[in-house]
Amino acid sequence: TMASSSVPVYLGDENLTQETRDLLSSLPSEKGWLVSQMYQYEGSWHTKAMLQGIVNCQKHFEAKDSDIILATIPKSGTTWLKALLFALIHQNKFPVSGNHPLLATNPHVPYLEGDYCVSPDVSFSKLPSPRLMQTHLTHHSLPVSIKSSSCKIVYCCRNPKDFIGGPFWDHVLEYWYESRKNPNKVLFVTYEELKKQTGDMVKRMAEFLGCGFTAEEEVSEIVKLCSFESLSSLEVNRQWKLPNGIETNAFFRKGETGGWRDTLSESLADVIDRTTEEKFGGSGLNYLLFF
Ligand code: PAP
Repeated sequence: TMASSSVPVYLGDENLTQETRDLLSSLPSEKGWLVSQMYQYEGSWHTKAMLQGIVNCQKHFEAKDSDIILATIPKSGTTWLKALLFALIHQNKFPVSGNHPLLATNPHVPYLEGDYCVSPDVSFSKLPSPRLMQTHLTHHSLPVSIKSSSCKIVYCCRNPKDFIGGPFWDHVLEYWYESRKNPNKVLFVTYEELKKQTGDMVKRMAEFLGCGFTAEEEVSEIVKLCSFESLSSLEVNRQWKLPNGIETNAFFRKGETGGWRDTLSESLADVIDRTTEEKFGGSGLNYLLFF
């Protein structure tokens, strides 16, 4: 067990307001694997601290039209996309061939509900535009201002067999339908597509974000800079700790698709495949994008 001082904020239960304590007592709760108790709020399971973060974020976060929100399911390639998006957005300010900031710092970006775990007064408003921020929230739990502003959402998910957690299908389908309804607002990508055709996906993201023309050479430089091999071998990603206490090497494991073959039994993999096909049925979302 960890000494309490080293417990990441999102696993603790300090900073809870009375309002959140009251809310917690009204929510369905189950024994958790990260912490002793998890609570179901708006359909998803959270720790107490994360729930405080979500409530603060829903109440206080003010989106700007120039914002870029990276929405993902945990462990679905968030770190990779943070790096790719950062490199793309700042390609003029930080040419990829130069001494790029991604070589000197972990790709971490402000984390909406995560940073709001600590206090309702997060200084997101002080960040320079365009602000790149991440969230794991479902679409329906996003702060209203994200939905009503013209900010852009890049959504990434991954084969459920390589992620296993939940609720997976609702999270994916909500963003899928939003991306179909409003393709200028929500871009939907999978980790597997990114692995298979990284350059094409980077171009698609550049177009979606209105980054202007990105030369072929620039695209391949960005792909190389942000590759698993490149980022995972940097000192900052092997040895550092984020301000919230998480070690940066936790974000780099194998960086491959299909790892489930080593960990899941064939029958469990089958059940997940069948369930996924059933859940995606009629949505227009092709499960082949996850392979
Ligand atoms: P988070 O939810 O904790 O932020 P996230 O970054 O979404 O984690 O996912 C981590 C996964 O992305 C790891 O996958 P694995 O466990 O199957 O290996 C990690 O290795 C992978 N990953 C991190 N950086 C890259 C990268 N540059 N290219 C490809 N995959 C990456």
